[in-house]
Order: sequence, then C-alpha cells, then structure tokens
Amino acid sequence: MNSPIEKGVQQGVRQYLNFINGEFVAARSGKTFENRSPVDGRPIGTVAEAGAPEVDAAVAAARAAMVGPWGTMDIAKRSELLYAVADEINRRFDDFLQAEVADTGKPVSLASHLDIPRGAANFKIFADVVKNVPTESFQMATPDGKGALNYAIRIPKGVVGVICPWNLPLLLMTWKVGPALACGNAVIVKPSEETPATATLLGGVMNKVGIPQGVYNVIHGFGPGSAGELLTRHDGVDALTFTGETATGAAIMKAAADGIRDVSFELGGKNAGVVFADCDFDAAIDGIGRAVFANCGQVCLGTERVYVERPIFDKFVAALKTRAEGLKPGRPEDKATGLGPLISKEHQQKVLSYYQLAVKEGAKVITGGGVPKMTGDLANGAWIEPTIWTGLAETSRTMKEEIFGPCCHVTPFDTEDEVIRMANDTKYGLATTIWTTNLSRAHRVSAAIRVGITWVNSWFLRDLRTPFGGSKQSGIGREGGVHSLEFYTELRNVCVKL
Ligand code: NAD
Ligand code: 6OD
Repeated sequence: MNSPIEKGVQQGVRQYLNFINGEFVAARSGKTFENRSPVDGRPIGTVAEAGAPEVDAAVAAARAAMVGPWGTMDIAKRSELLYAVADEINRRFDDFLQAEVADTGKPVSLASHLDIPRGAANFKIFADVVKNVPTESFQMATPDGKGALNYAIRIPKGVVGVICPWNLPLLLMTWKVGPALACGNAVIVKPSEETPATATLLGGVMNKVGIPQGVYNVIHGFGPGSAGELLTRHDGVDALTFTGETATGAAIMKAAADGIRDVSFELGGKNAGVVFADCDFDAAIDGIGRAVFANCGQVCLGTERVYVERPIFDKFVAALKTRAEGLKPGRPEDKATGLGPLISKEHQQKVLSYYQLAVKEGAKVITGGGVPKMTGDLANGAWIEPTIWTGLAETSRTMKEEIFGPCCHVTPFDTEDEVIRMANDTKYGLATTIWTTNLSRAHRVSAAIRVGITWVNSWFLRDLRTPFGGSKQSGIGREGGVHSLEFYTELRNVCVKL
C-alpha cells in the first residue's frame, strides 16, 4: 500500500505524518506545520507535529520491538534486512532524490551523487561491520588449576534517539540509523523541521522489506518545547545521537544527564584549509572550491578559513574568485546550476548578517557579499552570493563563528608554525584540508592541527570504515566502522569458570 506521503505526491501536495510502530499517524492534537521550498518559498507540504502522546507511543513501540522479533533476531538475518533496506532505497532512488531536492533545494547533480547513494551505503557498510568484527577473549589461570575463560559480547544499547539537521538529511540520518539497527537497537528519529521528507519515506521502505514494526520510528517537530525536547527528556530512551549545532548539543547533553544516558555528538565547526605554495595549484583550487561552496556552504566539514602560503596568495585569491563567480544559482534540476539556495529565509538572514558583520569588521570583499538577483518565482527563494573576504583580523567574530554559508576568508601565511597556530586558534576541531606535494610536511601538519578529520590533497573523501567525529566543541565520540559499535552497543564481559 502507498504511504500517505506517496499518495500526497501523486495528488500534488505532500503530507508528512509521523511513523510509529510501522504506521503513518497524524498528531492527536491535530497540530501541523508548513514546509516551504527554499527555491521559491512556495508551500510544499504540511507536517504533523508530534506531541507527548506520539513520543510516548514511539518509545513504547521501540521498547516492544526490543523484546519482540527484533530483539531476538540473529545478526545474519538483521544484516540481510539492512541490505534489503539499501536495495529498496536504490530501487526508489528517484523518489528519495525528488523528496530530498524538494526539501533542500540542492542541485539534483549533488543529491544524486552524494545524498541518496550514501543513504543506501550507510546500511550496507554497518551490516558488514557487525558480521565481521570480533570481540576479545582471555584465558586466565585460577588456583584450582582449571582456569577460566573470559569473552566479550556486544549487547544493543536499547532505544536510541536520533536527532538530525537539515543540511544532508538522508545521509546524516542513515549514518546513525544504519549502525544503530545493525547493532540491534530500535530508533526514534527526529528529523529537522526543515527536512521531514526522506525520513518519512524511509518508513515505507522499512515496511516493504519487513523490518519489524517499532524498530524504526519517526516523530516530526521542532527542538525546544516540541518533539526534539520531548524525545531527549524521555526516560524510555537509552541513548542519544545528535548532529547539529554545538549550542543544541549542550542542551541535549543536559537532558541526557537525567538517567545518565550516553551521547554521541557531531557538532559545528570553523574549519581551516591550508594551502602550501608547493601544492598542485589546480587541484587545490578545485578542492578548496568544493570545501567552501558545495551544498551552498552548508557542510559541517566545509572550509570557512583558508590559509594560503604568501608566494601563491594573490594568484590563489584570483582563481578562487573566478571559481565563485562561475557558480550559477538556479533550479535544482537545471544542469547548469552550480549553487542551490540556503535552506530557508531565516538562515539566509543569518548568513547575510555575517556578510554585513565581515564588512563592519574591516573585510575586503573579493566577490559576493549579498543576494543574487533572481527572477520570477525564484525571487522568493533563499538565495545567497558565494563570498570571499580578505583582510580580517584572526580575532574577528567572522573568523571565530560558524556561518554555514558559501563563504570564506583567505589569509596569507609565511611559516608552517604560524599556519598551525592560526588553524588551531578556534574553539572548534572538526576537520581540515591540507594541500601540499611535500609528503613529510603533509604528515607533520596533519598531526599538529587539532581536529577529528584531516584530508590531505582531498576533501570529503569518505571511507565509511574510518573514525569520524570532532575534537574540542565539534563533538563527542567517534562513529564509522568499528567505532560506531562503541556507541551503539554495550560491551559485556562473560567470565566462565572451567
Ligand atoms: P540545530 O542544532 O539547530 O538542529 C539540529 C536538530 O536538533 C533539529 O532536528 C532540531 O529540531 C533539533 N533540536 C534543536 N534544539 C533542540 C533541543 N533543545 N532538544 C532537542 N532537539 C533539538 O542544527 P541545524 O541548524 O539543523 O544544522 C546545522 C548545524 O549542524 C551546523 O552547526 C553544522 O555544523 C552542524 N552539523 C554538524 C555535523 C558534524 O558531523 N559534525 C554534520 C552536519 C551538521
Ligand atoms: O560523511 C559522513 O559520514 C558525515 N557524517 C558527513 C557530515 C557532513 C556534515 O555536514
């Protein structure tokens, strides 16, 4: 049977319901909120806002699933089901693509290469990991000479609350749901209020492939005073995994303190890109260009501070300017579109306020700095110009605070020590991208910049087996490959006296 969202699409309107215990349900309160297209501001759907009854029902369903067929299912069967989820996402690729693009306005070329394929891949990788990662065992001597055997087993944490942002909705949600389910947990997902579509669609996929009811639940709504806070405060939720702003992470951590619940946080950043004069210049422009402007700058791993060694500084700024000015804003489906809109008018105002602040703080605007002129209905979208500044003090707010837009400041540097000091002079520690052909320097600088993820001569090149996460205020914990097992399972030691 088609889900309400599928029927809605057929009728030209979308209705996003909560997905609880295998069923699409409205809010008992009847409350809904509107979802608007960032491309042209038109309403594209209504979303049922979950209240306490829906959150309670989702928690009860998830807890029941943990004692029911999901809790007793063996790893081989679970992995088979997760492969089926991935295959079904791929079979319905166009539905997911259309839903993600409608919510975010991002170019189809980007979503079809990144968001949707990764949404599927996130299930397969962790289905493989759980089947292949061993646990430790120790034999020990005992006074009676018979000895004892210790071995560890992994137990699911239980019910995991998954709270997601809007910038890569399916990718970031499945990055957590994939390992959570592979490890045998049940989840309650709270997607961003800006991007309810793909999490809802995934409910239909779960039913289609036979994931037992209650294993995957979706509740819609906002953060404080709404579904997000209700979920994080619920004592039936055993652990919370969150991607979003650092300040939101702090609020969720306070909620998690009640009941001493475990948290995994992927938070904000103010990432530095470091370009040495000996780099492959064209590759560096291409890599930094993507790191600054991809997804309209709305990537947590993106670069807002670029440091360029002085001999190539002017040439680099000129080439990055050309790159920025070549990014044509436009409709997602238009092949010539190089830049989508920001997620919302509200976020557009935030980014614009930083564009104004940068000028006030003394920046020289190399390009951009405003809103592009769009015609027709596009004039109502959340568009923004790709922007480059030079000349700011390292201490300025523009250089310290995460903007989350298609913008960067470029600073010249003279020595390795100087650039390491500047790159590290931030409360964040998520990612960096380093461009050099000097192998020793690449290793040295990689070890010296305090972040969770370093790319050398590349950016956002992902091997899903590797540890992913942030240092300092950019996060708590690591996910990816075996590291996800640390959060999504409890390791239990069994000691058997022989
Ligand atoms: P956000 O923190 O505003 O919201 C994220 C989610 O948290 C949303 O679903 C929101 O409804 C919910 N929420 C807000 N307040 C809450 C509360 N008090 N209790 C419970 N839930 C609450 O973030 P955003 O604006 O959606 O996303 C952009 C941010 O996410 C940026 O700071 C970006 O750097 C960060 N991010 C980090 C990573 C990473 O891997 N480190 C990845 C993507 C995005
Ligand atoms: O690639 C990933 O697994 C990941 N979590 C990417 C995060 C991107 C932030 O916007």
